[in-house]
Amino acid sequence: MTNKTLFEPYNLGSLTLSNRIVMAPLTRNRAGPGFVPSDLAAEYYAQRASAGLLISEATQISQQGQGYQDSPGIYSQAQIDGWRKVTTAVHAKGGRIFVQLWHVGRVSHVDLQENGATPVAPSAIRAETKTFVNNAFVDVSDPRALEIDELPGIVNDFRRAAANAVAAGFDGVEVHGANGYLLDQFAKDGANVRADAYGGSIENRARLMLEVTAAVVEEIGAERTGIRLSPVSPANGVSTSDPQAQFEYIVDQLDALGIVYIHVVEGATGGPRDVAPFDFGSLRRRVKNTYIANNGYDLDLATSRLAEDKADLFAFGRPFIANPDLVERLETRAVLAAIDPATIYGGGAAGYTDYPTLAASRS
Ligand code: 8OZ
Repeated sequence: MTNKTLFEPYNLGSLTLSNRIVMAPLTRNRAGPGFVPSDLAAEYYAQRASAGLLISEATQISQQGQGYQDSPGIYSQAQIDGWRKVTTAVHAKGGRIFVQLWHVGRVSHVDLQENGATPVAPSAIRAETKTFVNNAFVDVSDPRALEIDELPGIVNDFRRAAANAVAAGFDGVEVHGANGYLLDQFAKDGANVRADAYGGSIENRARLMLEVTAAVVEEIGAERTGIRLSPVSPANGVSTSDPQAQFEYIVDQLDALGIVYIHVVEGATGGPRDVAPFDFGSLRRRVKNTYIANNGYDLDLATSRLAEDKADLFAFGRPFIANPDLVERLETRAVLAAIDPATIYGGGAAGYTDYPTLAASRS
């Protein structure tokens, strides 16, 4: 047992975070034309800047990597300029912010792809999941398997997006290696039946995720590179036969790259923590730098896990939507506001920037 508290500063690489509470990445589908983050996004993130670290909503590295309507990108100059407004607003409030970089792989739809192209995947297996497009939830499209000679281009898209993130003023990037998107699809044998160097063995299935992370590290430095993993989450229809061995290998290799954090969704994303047997402590013990724990934490669980040294930082997702001042509310054990489910995905200021702080709601 230790006496650390959630509300004390924490050194993440060379950054000093004001507390151990992280805002998890949250998809909000409010980007403007050209998939540029809106001015409202700057206000939204700045309102939440009292988190020790903010992680942005998942942000596509290319049009091919987009899977949902109105999610932002970070591959055009206009997108970089839009994100710069966000990072400037967060830094002005003393906050820190990483951008989460994703390629959705097979979790996409032809209507989101350039000229109606077929979405790409490790193997031509359709995901049992829906996406949000043309203002409706619809089945994802049938994907095609990526050719091996297309993979360096995807690694390079991540590398360029990481450089763009630094140009936009982000403190770092989080590679999205979780939740059934491209890198998780490659890692899991329910989605990857390739017969080449990117399929089959644990090492082969981890290869793309590790190449992407190594490229990001080379581009912007290990101190600015984190990753998110979800070893047992069935999110977006993925499954794998040996998650413990697969993810112990992945974490060992990521740790050897010296990345600043590994962020783990413990259990089913947004669902039960005990969805499948898995020893998360084994991953935590493999991480030299920082382990961020996520999924279903509340103040008491985070406090007890910190005391037991089960994690360094704790990422809260949905509670941040309706509680811009979540850190202060937790610290004072104040009541938490409830989310309006109708305004989570898409729309404007309603349900985005209009949730009041506790102080404002009392005045
Ligand atoms: C909810 C809706 C759409 C996308 C994830 C980026 O699960 C997401 C996501 C969550 O990681």
